[in-house]
Amino acid sequence: MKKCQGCGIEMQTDNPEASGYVPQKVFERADVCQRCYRLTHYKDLQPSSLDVEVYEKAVEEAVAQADTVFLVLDTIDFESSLHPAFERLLRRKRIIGVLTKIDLLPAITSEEEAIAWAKRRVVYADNVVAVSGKKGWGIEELSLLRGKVTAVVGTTNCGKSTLVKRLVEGARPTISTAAGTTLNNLTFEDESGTIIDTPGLWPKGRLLEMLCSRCASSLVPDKKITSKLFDLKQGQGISLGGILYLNLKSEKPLIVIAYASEGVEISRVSKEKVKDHWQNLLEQKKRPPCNDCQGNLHYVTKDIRVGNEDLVIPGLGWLSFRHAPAVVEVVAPDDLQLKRRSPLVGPKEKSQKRYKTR
Ligand SMILES: Nc1nc2c(ncn2[C@@H]2O[C@H](COP(=O)(O)OP(=O)(O)OP(=O)(O)O)[C@@H](O)[C@H]2O)c(=O)[nH]1
Ligand SMILES: [Mg+2]
Ligand SMILES: [Zn+2]
Ligand SMILES: [Zn+2]
Repeated sequence: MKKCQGCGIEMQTDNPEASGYVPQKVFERADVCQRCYRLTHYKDLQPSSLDVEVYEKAVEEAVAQADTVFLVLDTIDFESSLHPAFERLLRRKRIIGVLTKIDLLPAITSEEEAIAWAKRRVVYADNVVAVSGKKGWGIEELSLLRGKVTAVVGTTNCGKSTLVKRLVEGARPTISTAAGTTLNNLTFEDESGTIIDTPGLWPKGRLLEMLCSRCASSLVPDKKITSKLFDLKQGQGISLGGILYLNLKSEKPLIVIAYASEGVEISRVSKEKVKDHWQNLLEQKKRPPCNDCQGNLHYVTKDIRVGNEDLVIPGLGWLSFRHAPAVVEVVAPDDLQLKRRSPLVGPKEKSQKRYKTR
């Protein structure tokens, strides 16, 4: 059996449609499957999804071998990172929460604050550290926390393979904006021990899984998250891409701060104009969603009560409120699971020291 060194799947020459395919003529010399090759060289986002149970089983196997688990948590899509299966899968292990993609965090929040916030959320972790796999920040500190055998686990796209590549010299797991890149466990050895990269578990209710691969990729942020502040009066609203619309129903004015990746168009729009606005975005091809995705999304309107908290739109960003409580009307895809949490980027106390600059 020959394993793809990019995604961990068994390589095969029979079925071009199935995972692990490589043409017969290159089988002997190929290190990676055709999908990995295309992902790496052409950013060709071929989706590949095996059964959810297959991924969970792989994670279970990796964890069983490990004495330490790096539970990778995406700073920007934290709620999606907390897959309910992890509490069961990681029982009785030494767990290091790895808050990654810290380079994308709005500069107003320090790493220390983000770590403290994450610790309160992942109480079963023995420790939490902040890193950036992309920039290489915090990797030395993380290396010191490795066990003899370390399993790197997390949900799809949270940045596991990027970290593994940083941790083990010479490791070349496939990294891409497509969710579900790693398909099976990949084991790497160096003088410090063993590291196992694992496939991501699929989060429920996240936007990425509801969109075509190009739209989904356009949402994976590669620059700092941008924020926009809106002072809404009753009846006024804002739109985030062609995905979510929020309108203030209650009387008292509300401040809304919208956080999302740079590619997401955020603007003040009245309720009467939102349909036209979304149609314009479609025509100008301002993704997401594209025409196909738009057709697949089923939008519903709900009234919700918000407090001085974050309303998370998994896979898109989050909204933060001041002068709440308030009642807002939200139009969004039915399957999108909006979540509430304590604010990640909180209002600052005057007495606080200057924040660490990054
Ligand atoms: N800005 C930034 N982007 C990151 C960081 N780590 C990963 N990414 C990006 O996030 C995307 C997913 O990274 P991967 O390392 O492939 O994620 P994964 O967890 O292995 O994903 P699966 O194999 O699909 O489960 C890629 O576009 C990476 O470039 C980081 O620290 N900062
Ligand atoms: Mg991966
Ligand atoms: Zn592969
Ligand atoms: Zn699309």
